Amino acid sequence: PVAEHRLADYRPPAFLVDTVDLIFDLDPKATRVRATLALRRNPAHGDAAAPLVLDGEDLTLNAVAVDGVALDAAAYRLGEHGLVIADLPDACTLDTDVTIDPAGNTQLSGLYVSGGDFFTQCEAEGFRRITFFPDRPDVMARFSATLVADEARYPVLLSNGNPVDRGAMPDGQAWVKWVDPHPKPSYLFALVAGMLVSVHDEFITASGRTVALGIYVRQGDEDKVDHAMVCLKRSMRWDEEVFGLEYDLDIFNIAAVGDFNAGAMENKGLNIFNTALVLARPDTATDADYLRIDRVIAHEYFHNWTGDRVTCRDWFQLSLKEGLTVFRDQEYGADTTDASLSRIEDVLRLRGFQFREDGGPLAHPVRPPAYRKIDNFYTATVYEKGAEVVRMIRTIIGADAFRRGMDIYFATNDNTAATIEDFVGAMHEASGYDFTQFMRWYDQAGTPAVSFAGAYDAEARRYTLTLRQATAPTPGQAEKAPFVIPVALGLIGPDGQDLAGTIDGETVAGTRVVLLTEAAQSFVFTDVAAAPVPSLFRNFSAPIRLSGYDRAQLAMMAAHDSDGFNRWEAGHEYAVQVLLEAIAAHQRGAGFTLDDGLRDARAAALDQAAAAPALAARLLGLPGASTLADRMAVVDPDAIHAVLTAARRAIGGALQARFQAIYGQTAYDGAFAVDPASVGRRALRNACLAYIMAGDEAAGIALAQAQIAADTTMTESLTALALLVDTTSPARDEALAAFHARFQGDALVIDKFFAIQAMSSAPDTLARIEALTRHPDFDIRNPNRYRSLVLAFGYRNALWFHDASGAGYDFVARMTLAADQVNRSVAARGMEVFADWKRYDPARQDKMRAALDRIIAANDLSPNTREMAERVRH
Ligand code: B3K
Ligand code: ZN
Repeated sequence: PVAEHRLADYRPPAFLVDTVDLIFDLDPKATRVRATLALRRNPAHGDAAAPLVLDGEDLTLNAVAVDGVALDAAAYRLGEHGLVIADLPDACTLDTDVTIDPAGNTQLSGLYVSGGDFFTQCEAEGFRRITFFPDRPDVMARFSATLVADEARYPVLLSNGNPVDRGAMPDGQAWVKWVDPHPKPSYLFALVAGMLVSVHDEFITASGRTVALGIYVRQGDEDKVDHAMVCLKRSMRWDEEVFGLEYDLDIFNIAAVGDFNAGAMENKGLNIFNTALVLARPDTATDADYLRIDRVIAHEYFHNWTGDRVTCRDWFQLSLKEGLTVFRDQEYGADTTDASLSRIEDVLRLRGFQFREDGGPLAHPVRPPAYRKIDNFYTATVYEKGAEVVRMIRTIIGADAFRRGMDIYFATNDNTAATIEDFVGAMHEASGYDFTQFMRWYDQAGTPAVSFAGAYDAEARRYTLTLRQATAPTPGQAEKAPFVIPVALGLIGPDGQDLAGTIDGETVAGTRVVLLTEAAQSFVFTDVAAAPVPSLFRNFSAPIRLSGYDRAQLAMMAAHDSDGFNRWEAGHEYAVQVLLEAIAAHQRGAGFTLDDGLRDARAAALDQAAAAPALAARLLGLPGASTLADRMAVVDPDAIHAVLTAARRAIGGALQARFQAIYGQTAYDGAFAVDPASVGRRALRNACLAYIMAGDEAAGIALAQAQIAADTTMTESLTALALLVDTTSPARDEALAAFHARFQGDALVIDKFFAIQAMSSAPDTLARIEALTRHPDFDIRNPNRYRSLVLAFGYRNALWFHDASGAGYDFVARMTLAADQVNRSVAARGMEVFADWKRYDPARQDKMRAALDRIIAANDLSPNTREMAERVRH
């Protein structure tokens, strides 16, 4: 069993490392790594006789020396987890010499080979797979790295910081020495070596320094990096303008790799990206891909300050960098695109992943108190809920104080490994606000349920709003104390306009913020001219579940709310309520009748098609299957699918002529751009096509085929293909074959080929995904490909994953066990798809439990997958 790490057990390291000098003799099968560490005892540790403990995993030790004197085997203890050396002086130099096998490293953690080139991934605990080191983020050292490799095969040699020297050797080898002037933890170390091509640009910082920018990709991909470069420069400027943060090195490089466990990695001065989050060309990437690339480029760049300059003391503080950096990339997205739409997408993501996590067996606080494998805690809670917590801090203390707090945070913690208390302390210093109760957001799991009741006294012109909060128990936390919940609210009058009201002596007509701190609390507004509808949690001011609106209130808010987010939210909630009723009716055997309001709201969205196409597209959509599942006491995936299909068909039928008209008006105009107008136009066109197909399959198939044949952008081709893949028409296989032939060799597009089939609702989906595991392009060792097939199916195909036969569960269980043999961190994450198993009917529960038990019973299961499976099974 793997030991649990506990936050409460934190102890400063026994030794600090001032400098580390690395020499890599790069060879795919046997890379030699020589490391020289300048060590110093850490007085803060408290035990002046403590041994030196170095982490190490899958390393072959060749030699170890202290102050130049080789140690014999009796002088150290070498175990499965590292190297322990006792009786060291207070300061010394340690030399180690190890050999590693990058080509055999299928875990993709540490140094590994992808496409014949070398890449690293060290967060969280990968550096220990490169050399012996105190591999913990509170050991910050200055690094140098000398890379030696065959010059013909590895012409590009990159690491963190600046190249300071280079040379050639007689045997065809060449070397480059990189020095990073900034002290950093080992998880931010990076190395890239290979036959890569690069695209260069430059950025002039606010203070006038020139930064050389480079993006390194495989040959043939150099025409897919323009977008990433634009995003990078925009991010650099934004961080200067909004947070006053300038880039701090003369070089900023990005390298793209096709085999990568995560999305991207913020290594100092050398970000490494999954190709899926860098490469984009109109014919190969969708608008959603373009948007995602923008956000992730920004996210990794922003980590340079929130993560690299100020890092985390320990991994329990992960949200200190991740929650804050997600908040920053969300703000960037809001500032550089449409603020309301951007917020809507972010909230849908939070609800889709984080609320689901927070309501099940994997629920954990933003700052988890314990973990077995930290890789399992790169979660929606640490990231997305962590961002909401930062957002609430800003909402409570105001934007100006928040910005001052950020300045204080950097001034106080620069070049250190900090804690969440350090961050909140800076916000306290900037605002005077007492965050004692607020800290529960970091330490209590679960999504608060908030309800409300309003009472208007016409004679006294007084409106009393009563809010209640309650949070259900989560694993290990039976009792929850009340949270501090910032409620951004407005009062909407009978004419749809915001009404003025006075509270605490302050009269406000628009949006104001009140703090709900008790389990139940009343807020009394005076001088209120008429009975209002309270518009609560504007712009989603807290990560809570709100209930209590009736249909009439929702319809009124959807039409009139001055807050763009809440206008959408009200229409969305209206649709959820209507569809849940239809699901209940379906379960009773009744037929589907289209609700007038649901139809009229879609018609109203079409009225906005010309003026606001992106918003219209968003408003045309229906709540997804997972949103509906989330609201049911016992999830019925068949009924959800039946009702969503019936609703789409009914709306598609009722408004067919309008959908066809707008479809015709939004045709490709010969120019491709990712500006909001073009993206909106394509989103609207695709939404129309889906309804045309739902209402009139023959017409839809013909249009989808024509849309593919027009071969305009991936956004248009892929949507059309996905719609065909949902049918059993012969057009499906024809289109799939043509798509595969057209994009053969473009791995990212072939990923899409797998994913759309994995997400299909067609009746033969289970048989077809089994067949896809035998497709020549399927490779379980490639995380993108694995995610495209197995996780796209588990996460995004509720209908067939939850097939009553249990075949979907069996498929994911088998694939997980196979994946666990090669890449434990990717396999482990797949367990999330079983997390809500107790929310289904007894027959499905039995089958999911059996699948989990089968995984847990595997003898050679990795600790990563075991931790996840056991937590889910509990
Ligand atoms: N910090 C990395 C995540 C690394 C994942 C390690 N299992 C990317 C990011 O959040 O920016
Ligand atoms: Zn991050």
